[in-house]
Amino acid sequence: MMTEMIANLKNTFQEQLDAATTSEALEAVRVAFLGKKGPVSDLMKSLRDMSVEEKKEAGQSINALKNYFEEAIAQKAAALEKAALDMAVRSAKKYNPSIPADKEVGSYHPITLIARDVEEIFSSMGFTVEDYAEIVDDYQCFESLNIPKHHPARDMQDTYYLENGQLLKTQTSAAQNHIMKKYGAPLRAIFPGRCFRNEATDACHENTFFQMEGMMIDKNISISNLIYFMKTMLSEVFGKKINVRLRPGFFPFTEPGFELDISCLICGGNGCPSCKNSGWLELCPCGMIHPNVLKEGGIDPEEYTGFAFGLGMTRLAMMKYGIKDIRNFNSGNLKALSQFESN
Ligand code: FA5
Repeated sequence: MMTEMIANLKNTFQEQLDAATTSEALEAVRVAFLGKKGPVSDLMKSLRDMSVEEKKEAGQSINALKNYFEEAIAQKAAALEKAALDMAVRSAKKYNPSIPADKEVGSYHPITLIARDVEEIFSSMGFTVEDYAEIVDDYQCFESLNIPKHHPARDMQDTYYLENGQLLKTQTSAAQNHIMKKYGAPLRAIFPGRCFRNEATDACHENTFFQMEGMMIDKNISISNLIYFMKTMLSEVFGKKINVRLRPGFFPFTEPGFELDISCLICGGNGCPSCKNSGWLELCPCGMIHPNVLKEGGIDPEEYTGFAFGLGMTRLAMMKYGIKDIRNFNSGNLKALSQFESN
């Protein structure tokens, strides 16, 4: 009696299972056969009226039926899922890398453009372009630059230290020692890089900005060489004569050191937030490389002299492209950034 009932149930179940072609229909079959009001539940309830002997045999058959339903439903669910996935793949648009993009052409970031300009200018004057790490150690960023531990000059560059004792470089000067050791003298090199300082940001200060460092070391290099290269670079970048002023500046790694400011091109020198209302923008600190720094780089300061500069490249880009707020560079604002050349 029970055997016959189970065989019939299996037949009906199979018919309904075959007819279920969606996950919703399959769920309805599950509820119909395994739910509280379904046949499995009814059969379970019928055990109450059976003798112990009958109960044992019938219980096993009912459990086997329940497992049979559950397994069949799980298999069908997996099959439906696979079919849905196959359908989605078949109907999805095929990726074809040879089709040209329609509207979004993309564009270079203004920092990339200005870096290329400056690199081209200095390359044409015999400078090599060097690459350097963003994570450096204390020796590279400070000690090799004549800035021992606890030197007050460190306070000017609020530094992000990493847990392992390394730091995010605060200045491209961090590569000076490495490059001196790599090439020795004479050398001419520029090295662009991203710098990090824990700054309160405003229209002309960012916590992440770019500098372009340069060094020239040879016999008889003097301040007049420095001024010549700085002026040539600026007039090439801007395509016109630029007003500059040189003030004394202190850097432990230069002797003497200077601040080279350019007249603010955003306000024409009248004063605006981009130049902190001074009419001048501090753009390129520079100086003659300190003998201690040459010595630390393995170069004899009795034989060689050299100059170094640390151009504020993000600020240079502000001036060149008339960008009033430095925060636009890192904003990811495509409206602002996509205005630049796309070649
Ligand atoms: C330096 O970093 C020196 N290493 C530069 C140098 C190199 C001097 C070689 C002498 C010889 P300073 O901290 O002034 O100096 O930064 C250099 C330039 O980076 C600044 O003139 C400015 O244009 C830019 N700069 C500095 N801090 C920021 C900032 N928070 N946001 C944007 N630009 C900055």
